Amino acid sequence: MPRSSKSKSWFPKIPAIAYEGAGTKNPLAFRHYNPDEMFDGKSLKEHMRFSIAYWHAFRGVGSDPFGPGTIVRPWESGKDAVSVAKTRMDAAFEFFAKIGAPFWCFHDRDIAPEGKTLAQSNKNLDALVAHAKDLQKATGVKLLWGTANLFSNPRFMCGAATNPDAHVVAYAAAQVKKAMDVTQELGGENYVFWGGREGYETLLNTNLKREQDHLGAFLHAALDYAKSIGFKGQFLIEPKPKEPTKHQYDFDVASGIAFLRTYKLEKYFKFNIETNHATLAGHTFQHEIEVAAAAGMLGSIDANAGDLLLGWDTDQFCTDHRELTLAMVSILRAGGLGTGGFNFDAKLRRPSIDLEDLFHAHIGGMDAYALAFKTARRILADGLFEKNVADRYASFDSGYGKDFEKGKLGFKELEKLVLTQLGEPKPQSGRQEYLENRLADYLTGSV
Ligand code: XLS
Ligand code: NI
Ligand code: NI
Repeated sequence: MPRSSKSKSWFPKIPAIAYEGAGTKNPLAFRHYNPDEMFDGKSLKEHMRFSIAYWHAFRGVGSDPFGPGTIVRPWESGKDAVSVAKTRMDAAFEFFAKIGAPFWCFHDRDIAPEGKTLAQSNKNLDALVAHAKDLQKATGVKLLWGTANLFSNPRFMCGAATNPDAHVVAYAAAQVKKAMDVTQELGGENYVFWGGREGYETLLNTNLKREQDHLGAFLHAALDYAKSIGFKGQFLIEPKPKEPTKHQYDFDVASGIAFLRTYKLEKYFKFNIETNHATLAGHTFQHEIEVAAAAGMLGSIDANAGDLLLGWDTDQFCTDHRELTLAMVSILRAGGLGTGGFNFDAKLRRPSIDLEDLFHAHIGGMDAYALAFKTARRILADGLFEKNVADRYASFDSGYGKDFEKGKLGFKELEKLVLTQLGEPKPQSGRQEYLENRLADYLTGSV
């Protein structure tokens, strides 16, 4: 039933969040994200494609490894799990509309309760997908991506596509088949594979090669199925090095690319890069974006941040202007995210129990990205860093450098060049401190 036909508001005290500019004192307003502001003929709303993660925003209760949930929502009451799920979804779409997010993302099990059998789970899912379809229509909010939860249920404790038991692999396939059906039904623009349990705890009980072969076969079967139903969305791999498994196979973007190429899947996949996963892999966010962009495989972003003092995926909202600006420079230079977007795969801190906290969190995240977008555009328009990089590699633009780049010079020719003409190279400064100071100029708005 469309929300419009219900009278109840779950956020009666909170108005639709408006852009009021950097000078406002209103905490429930955007300072930098003006959805209607135009850049290159496209609104900021279209550029950013912000998305809300259903699992954190509407299923997160604030639990951590040391304690249960702290967050109690008013819509979480009632005996029938499917009706509660529908009411929760009403609240979710009211939130999406009030915060002004054009997209949302979900796992199958976030939106509908799991039943005793797969058939029952599918039936529950169908009921909620019909509800979501109505709500999408009523609000204009669209689906950025769908995915299957192949990590929470105990059946997946030793993996899903890489489980040593073929029975579990079959079950995972059935679940992904249905998740793809419903993603298509809701007009999802992408489909995500995050392999939280596709890895191992100990090699004492694991055939690594066989498990990776199974993951390759599983993804080929997913592609075949997508083709058979005419699903046109982009497939995305979301790398993460560990947690919950000790070692996850798609560890980072580079190992993901190697995996996809090994199994001849590279033409069909791009990457959904998550900030906190980059940190866990020992990389910067920008590094992961650059590696994906270099391979033409930058797909979408799970926008969050980790805590360098904690060793797990803390999924915090990111307000770090420097980190986001650097990421944005790489994203814009790569031509943007295409069918992807910025999905807030981020959750409230355990003591942030008020409904208002959910708004503050997303307002901060959206503002931080919008500001970074604008700063990155100024950086790219000035071209200072680009020119510095171009100059640094100028010796490859002509002469023997160019010939080397084209593969025309071998070791013998290069040796002869050094011995007869070039001699000792003259060291050139990398100018890192100078460049960092110029970056600070952009971040502080002084240029
Ligand atoms: C977990 C992942 C997960 C994916 C979707 O760390 O970020 O939330 O985004 O399965
Ligand atoms: Ni994620
Ligand atoms: Ni994550």
